[in-house]
Amino acid sequence: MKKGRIIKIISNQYTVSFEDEVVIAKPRGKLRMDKAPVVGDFVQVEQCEDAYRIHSIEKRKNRLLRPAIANVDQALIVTSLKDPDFSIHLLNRLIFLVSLADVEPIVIVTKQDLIEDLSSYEKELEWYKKAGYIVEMTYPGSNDENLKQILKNKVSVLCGQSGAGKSSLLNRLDPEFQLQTQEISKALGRGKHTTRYCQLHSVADGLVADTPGFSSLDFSRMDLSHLDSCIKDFQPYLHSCRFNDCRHIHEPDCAIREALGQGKINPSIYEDYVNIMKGDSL
Ligand SMILES: Nc1nc2c(ncn2[C@@H]2O[C@H](COP(=O)(O)OP(=O)(O)OP(=O)(O)O)[C@@H](O)[C@H]2O)c(=O)[nH]1
Ligand SMILES: [Mg+2]
Ligand SMILES: [Zn+2]
Repeated sequence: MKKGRIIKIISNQYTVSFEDEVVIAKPRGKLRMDKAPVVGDFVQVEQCEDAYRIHSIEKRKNRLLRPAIANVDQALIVTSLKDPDFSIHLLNRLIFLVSLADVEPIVIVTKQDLIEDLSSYEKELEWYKKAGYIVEMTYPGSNDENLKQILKNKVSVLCGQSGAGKSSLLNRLDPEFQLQTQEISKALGRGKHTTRYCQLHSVADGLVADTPGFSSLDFSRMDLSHLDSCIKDFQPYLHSCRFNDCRHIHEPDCAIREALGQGKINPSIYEDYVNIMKGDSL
């Protein structure tokens, strides 16, 4: 029995990476019934003749549902300024989803080269930096040294809309990559994602999962009771509300709403928090 990490799954073929080799394995029948392995899982693999079988999955540190991946340190939330247009609400909701899964969100902004006047975007992004989120801009020709430092020795997953530039970013960070990318008009016109499956790649001394973009987010089955404590803007004020179980919506003496009124909290994050708590989906 040998311990490895799943780096790619295509239908029933699981690519498992060990220190010294990479093999294709299949799960034991029983294992698939119990819970399906996902990319990023550490697995025990047994070799029987020339076939490899995944025997068991090690306990996960965390797990994202979409993209389906486990044991990641951070999620790079890739948001383009144009094609597709910048959506502050999508950004906020992705920050929520990732943080709820106990994964650190990093905001990666692409396509600034397509924008003439960046000032309104910069003003908006300033809120995130002020709250403590890392925000990095990247585009063809950008200096990506900061980003490489962020990826170093970490396991990261790329999330974001189809066409935001996730695969292009990896191709740029490592010129040896030739991941397929597609013009946005064609990608959206055909209603297909260019990247079809989730796969971990070695990039900048770390591991990064490229994933297919998505078209919708779903909060309906998530436990939102601690969403407030996942939001960096809220964290300094959480223990100052009058009620311990304050939801920060209508309660009196709410420190979060007070801070909001004083301009200390990003209004769009607060707005999305309230909408999600009231049952909105995207
Ligand atoms: N001008 C400009 N174009 C970019 C930038 N990043 C990506 N693109 C273009 O945007 C298009 C979509 O990029 P992809 O990398 O395929 O997007 P993706 O996020 O991987 O999309 P899916 O795989 O469908 O989820 C391609 O034509 C890229 O060349 C950027 O920073 N500036
Ligand atoms: Mg892609
Ligand atoms: Zn409150």
